[in-house]
Amino acid sequence: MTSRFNPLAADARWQAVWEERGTFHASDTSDKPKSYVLEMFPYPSGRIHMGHVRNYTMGDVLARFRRMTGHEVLHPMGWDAFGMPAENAAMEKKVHPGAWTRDNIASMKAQLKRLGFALDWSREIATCEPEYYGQEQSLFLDLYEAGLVYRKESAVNWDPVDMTVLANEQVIDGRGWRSGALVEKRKLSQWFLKITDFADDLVAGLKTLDQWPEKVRLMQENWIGKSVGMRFSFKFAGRPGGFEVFTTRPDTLYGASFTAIAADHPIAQELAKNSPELQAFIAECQKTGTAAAEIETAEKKGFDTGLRVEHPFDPNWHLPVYVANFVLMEYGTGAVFGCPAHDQRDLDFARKYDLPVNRVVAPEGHEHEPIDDEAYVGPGKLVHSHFLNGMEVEDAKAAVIARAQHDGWGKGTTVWRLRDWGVSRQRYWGTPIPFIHCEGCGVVPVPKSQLPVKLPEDVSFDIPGNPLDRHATWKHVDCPKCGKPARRETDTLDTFVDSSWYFIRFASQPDDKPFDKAVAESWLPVGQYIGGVEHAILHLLYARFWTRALAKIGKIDVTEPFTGLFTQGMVTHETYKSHDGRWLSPLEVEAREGAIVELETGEPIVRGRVEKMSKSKKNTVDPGPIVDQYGADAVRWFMLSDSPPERDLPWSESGIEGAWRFVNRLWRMIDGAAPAEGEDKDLERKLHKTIAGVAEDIEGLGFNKAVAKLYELANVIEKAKPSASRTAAIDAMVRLVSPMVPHLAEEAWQKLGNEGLVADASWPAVDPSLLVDDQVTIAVQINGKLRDTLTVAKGMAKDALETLALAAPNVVRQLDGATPKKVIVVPDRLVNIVA
Ligand code: ANZ
Ligand code: ZN
Repeated sequence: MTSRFNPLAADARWQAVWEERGTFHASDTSDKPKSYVLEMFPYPSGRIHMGHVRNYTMGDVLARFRRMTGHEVLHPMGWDAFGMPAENAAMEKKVHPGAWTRDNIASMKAQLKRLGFALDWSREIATCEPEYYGQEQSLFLDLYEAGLVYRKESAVNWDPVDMTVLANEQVIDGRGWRSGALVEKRKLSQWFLKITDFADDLVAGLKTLDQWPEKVRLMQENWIGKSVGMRFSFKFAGRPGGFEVFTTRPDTLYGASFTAIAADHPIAQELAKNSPELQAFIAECQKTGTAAAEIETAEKKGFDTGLRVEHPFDPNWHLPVYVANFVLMEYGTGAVFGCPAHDQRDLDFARKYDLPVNRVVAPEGHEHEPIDDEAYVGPGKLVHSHFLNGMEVEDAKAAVIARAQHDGWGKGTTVWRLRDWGVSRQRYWGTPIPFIHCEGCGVVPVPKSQLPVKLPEDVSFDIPGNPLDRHATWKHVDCPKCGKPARRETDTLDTFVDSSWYFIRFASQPDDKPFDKAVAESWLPVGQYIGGVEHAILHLLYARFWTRALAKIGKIDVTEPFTGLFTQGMVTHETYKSHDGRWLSPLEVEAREGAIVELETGEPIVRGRVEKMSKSKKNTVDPGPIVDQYGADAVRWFMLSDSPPERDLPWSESGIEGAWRFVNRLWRMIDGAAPAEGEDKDLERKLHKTIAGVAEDIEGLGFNKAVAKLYELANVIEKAKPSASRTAAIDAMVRLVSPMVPHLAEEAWQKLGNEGLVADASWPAVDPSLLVDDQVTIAVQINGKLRDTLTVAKGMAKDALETLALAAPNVVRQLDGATPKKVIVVPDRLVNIVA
């Protein structure tokens, strides 16, 4: 009476049951311990890809496991639904961005449901809906009230193709991250969020995040870029004025041989008015991008202004002032002093312009060693530096700062690489920034009673630029203060704002406010956040900032939003190219007589590297048809097996086939289960070790290890003779695999005659005594003669061994009631009874 497992029927049946019963609805009022499991929400591009499937399967296993271990689990899903692709689609396909986005959401939602994820869909969010972005506008106004939002005229990165401003981090090698167009500098009034107020705290907080990957913490720290040093001013020699520099190496001041200012430093700009040569040099500097990597690699160039400054320790010592292409206006003070002996850039510069190279730091015994073509950046003592001679670098830094502060020309200070976050975007498909510009009153916040400021529906995309700006009526409003005609802000918010607080809205989403403080706090922080490492810097930094900003204005008492962070690896696939260099998809090639050929032409193809699945290389495998062919469980199982979750997972036909075979094996095993008598201690031990091991693996997100243990257990069960232990093991197995293959598990659970759903069942209990598997045989002697043996768990305590030995049948008979004089116990070896 064996039956076959029919995944398509089982998937649909159990998905309907879960939905009907609201199995995965999270209850705010539950008294169970709460557990918040979250995967980064997707952009609704239209189709889910294997990366999503892998990401969400991992989160799902953890969420289901937490439910089984007695937690009230919040595992929500939503859509990061604003952004450029919807506008591009509008331009190319003449569909409204809203319609395009909502259609995509509908089809992706169906695809996610098809995979049987344990999600609380009642909390679904789409950031493009006024219910969400209206609340975001309200938070934005609160932050404005608190002085954390401001407007400033600034040089911005202008993408001439997308016709928008880009954040620095959206400019890669001088080009727009989406359009690839060369970015220009423009001056515009922009909205900013004061993330720099939190710079220190954002760095300090990283230390508490011990469940984050080390590399992500390091990337955040470098991005924020805290530099401790000194600011001081140089005076011009022979004329009034001067400028300030920032240095992290005040100790090297006696090794200074030049100073340099940025091309857009006010002094350079001033001098350029009367110098066409300098003008030309500045123009050349502005051509190279401002990305760190570019500045690092570009040739160091300078322009001698002819000005000289006095060395702060000796007014008769004069240093030249250059305009240099490696000095950034946006960092520190936009000016530096150069010490070629101890800074590689300065050394390259000095060699080029023939400036002195004076060593002022040296390891013991190397005081007179000249600097060749490598700057010395190591530790050592100060040399050739007057009052600093003999000091260690750190002491010398402190001494110079102390002297500068005492004499009033400089000050110890800290500078940050992090800039305030420019959030203005000249785009339609985003959250309207809720402000009104009035000629009389200036910038006026939209009263909260008038929120949400909704996007108009009737917009056109036939010409580039911002449709809000050219909409006939939308921007014309009356000033909320004076009532006179005024103009609505037409910028929208960077979509990174939308994803900076969605996890709070998932936890609590009342109609009348962004979230309820107490309810949100009952779920937050997110216990486990899972997503791609591509979000290691920006999204996570912005979310950490928003949470802190909201904490600062008293909205929520949480500072770090994500306690645990996991960044999963990519799903990869081999790439194929036709003989004439076209990318081919796996569906366009096949194996023929030992060679791989292009289906259409029969020509042999070129096999390329195994790479991240991407549309451009056509090496994607669409999860949809695969799920239809093998069922959700086989796909889920494959996503978890083979590779550690942080590594790349190469997609393969044989891999999914293997997963499919295992699902069927499991089914046959369960299907063949029948009541039986008798005990099988070995099997019980294996089972309980597996229960404990798999639990530990899932908690530690070691899914591939859990899968390997379940394979092993299946092997042992299959080989075991019928027994009550075997029947019990099969019963437990159903629960153990249920987070991974939930549809099969429900089907099996029912078949085995259990009540309710396995989704509501608890994780099997571990019998700790069965975890000790190493047994030893102990010799039991009486007066040195072997009389009996004992088989006991390894490491058993002395007195327990003594009790067991004295109770051994042969010992009892031999002693015949006599009390032994002495018992000698050697653990794990022998018990000698002296009678
Ligand atoms: C003198 C000096 C001597 C420096 C030495 C270094 C080594 P971080 O660590 O990245 O903060 N600097 C300061 N402002 C700059 C700007 N706007 N553009 C380019 N470079 C700038 O780097 C700080 C160091 O970078 C500063 O310390 C300064 O050079 C340079 F042996 O001052 B230093
Ligand atoms: Zn007004």
